Amino acid sequence: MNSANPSLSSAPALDESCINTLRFLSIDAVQKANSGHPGLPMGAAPMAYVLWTHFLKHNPINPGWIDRDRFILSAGHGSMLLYSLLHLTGYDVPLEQIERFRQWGSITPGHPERGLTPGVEVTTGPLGQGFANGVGMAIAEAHLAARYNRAGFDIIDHFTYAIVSDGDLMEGVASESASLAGHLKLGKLIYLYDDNRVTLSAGTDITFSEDRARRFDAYGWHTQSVGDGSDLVAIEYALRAARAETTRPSLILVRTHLGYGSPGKQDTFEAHGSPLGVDEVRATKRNLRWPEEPPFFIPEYALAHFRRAIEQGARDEAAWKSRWAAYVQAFPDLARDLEQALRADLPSDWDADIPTFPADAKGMATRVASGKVMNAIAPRVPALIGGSADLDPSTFTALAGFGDFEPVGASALDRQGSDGGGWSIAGRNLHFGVREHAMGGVLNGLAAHGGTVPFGATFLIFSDYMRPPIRLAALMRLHVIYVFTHDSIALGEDGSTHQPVEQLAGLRSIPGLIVIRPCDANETAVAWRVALETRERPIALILTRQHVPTIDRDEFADVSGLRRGAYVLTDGPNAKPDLILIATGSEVGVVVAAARQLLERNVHARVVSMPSWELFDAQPVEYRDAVLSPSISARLAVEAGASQGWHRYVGDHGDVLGVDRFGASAPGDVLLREFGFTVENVCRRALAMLR
Ligand SMILES: Cc1ncc(C[n+]2csc(CCOP(=O)(O)OP(=O)(O)O)c2C)c(N)n1
Repeated sequence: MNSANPSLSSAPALDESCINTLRFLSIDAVQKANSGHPGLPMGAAPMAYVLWTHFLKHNPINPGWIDRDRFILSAGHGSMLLYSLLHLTGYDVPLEQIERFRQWGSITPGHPERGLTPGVEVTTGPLGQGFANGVGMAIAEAHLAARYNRAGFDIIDHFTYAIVSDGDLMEGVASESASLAGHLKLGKLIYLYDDNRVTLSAGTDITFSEDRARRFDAYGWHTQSVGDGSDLVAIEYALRAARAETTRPSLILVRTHLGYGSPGKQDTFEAHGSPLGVDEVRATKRNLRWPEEPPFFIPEYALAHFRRAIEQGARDEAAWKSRWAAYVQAFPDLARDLEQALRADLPSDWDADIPTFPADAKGMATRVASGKVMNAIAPRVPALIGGSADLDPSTFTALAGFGDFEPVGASALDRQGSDGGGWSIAGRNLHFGVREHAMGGVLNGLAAHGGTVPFGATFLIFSDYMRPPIRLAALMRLHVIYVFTHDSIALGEDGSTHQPVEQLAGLRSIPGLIVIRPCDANETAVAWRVALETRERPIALILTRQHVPTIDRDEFADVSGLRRGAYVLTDGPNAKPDLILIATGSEVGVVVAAARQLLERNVHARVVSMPSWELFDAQPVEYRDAVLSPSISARLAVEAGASQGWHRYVGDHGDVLGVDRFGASAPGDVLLREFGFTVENVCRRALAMLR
């Protein structure tokens, strides 16, 4: 608890006034915008007030201070509550921005967006995601503390708080994340549950009847109930107890009332998603003894009370800075590593051990090459941490010898599945369990926290299970690396349920996400370089289960062409090709062989390896035209996935050999043959185009 703040019970009138300031700033903004959600801010204002004025460690003048407590409004639709808190405590969110809530060009969008509004930690709105992000932040805090803190030097030492709603707790991703957080004993994760028993369209009694406290008890959380959401002292004591609990995450169930104080709308879903209406706003102000005019009224003493956060924050950060200065003296190497990680800089020579793979007709699966590259990078990039959703043996994403992330006291656990290097929260291998959706949300939390470059792996087909957080990673411009293996029908016998078809097209449709499907071991190595060097964007690496030949770079173009998204692998002996064969990933080897056969018939094909549309689209037009020459209209794209989108590269006269139906259960080579991914069929389609 911030020592500078008076006890809650000592100034009840001030407390009430501050809470009503939060409420009415929020509902006035919703009313003026004529859209938004007034209900949550009104009911949750007391708990938010207690947390923000008496517990939250933050510096409004420096929202980026690394050791601040993190706060997430997981129920992002209640955004006005957060904007009110940010404005009142002194962040650079001026009142005119509150008045421009939800308007074009404002920094107060309908749902909070990271990067747009100072003090907004993560973008929330899709319910449940913020819940998962908090788990990621708490993992980041625990992990960095374990690796970098030393006795007497608590450099990383903060809490992660969130306000979560009924909707958050109903979403499946919250269940996955809560299960993981309980297992990992994330004692510094504290969620306030706004238990108002109303959602968008109804009361929760028709949809949500499990005992929430017992549910979270069963996950291994510490739970407490506050029966009256206006009881500030009870909230304060619950927060104190939650902070004192070090081995379990905490859920504080606070019984609140949606639209608190509104005579006509409290406890009804009508208080949820639309403005109260001018008359009801007036009636609510009257009911809570608040001046009806002017709107956006902020009593001076309330503002002064909230603004104490600036002074307190400056003191807290100054104390941390002197700790940091002493730490730099005492542990210069650790300090350098941590600083580099926090700045998201790569150490010099970080890539010195990345192997070059010799040409090899049999080659290796790109998932295997990826595993080798990751393990060459890991010793030199301490920030690289991550894992898979229970698929390590298949995704080859274990960082061998770098420890398994498990809480202290887990020593009696069954130890199979270890990646070596010991079990502790300093371990860099995260075991997500079979929880893809939580993994996606946790990766976002890790990246948003700072200090790590997180990766997560699963089969490409199951990227569908984590699509919502992938989209949010792109929206937030987070540096998250996805390793998606088993990337086509060629995975074989597992059959159509496991064979991705439309996933590549789906991922490519997400703005800002870089998708790279390397064709061989060396392209995989360059893809990892791009993945590490790219900051502020998520990257998906799409890798094969099956072997692919390692291309002879003496005969074909240099692999650095991957950086440009697409490049000419060969024009054959003729500078004026008759057609262009474009392929990605495992299909590049097929078109290379096809080009050879075509040459025997005196047909000259250019072969373009096109591992990444996004990287290619970012190239200047001169480069793009040099690869896909406008004068060559006969173009065949070959990719074992949905053909959707390829026509923009092959044009009206081109053709696409893709997969526009579901796969089947059979050996991979049989499937590739049956689906037409053979040298003969590529030649046939190419020649047909020329006719
Ligand atoms: C994944 C997702 N589904 C649906 C919605 C639309 N939505 C916004 S708020 C809400 C219900 C909110 O109920 P609750 O979480 O209890 O919030 P409160 O009513 O307390 O404001 C819904 C369904 C959403 N934002 N996210």
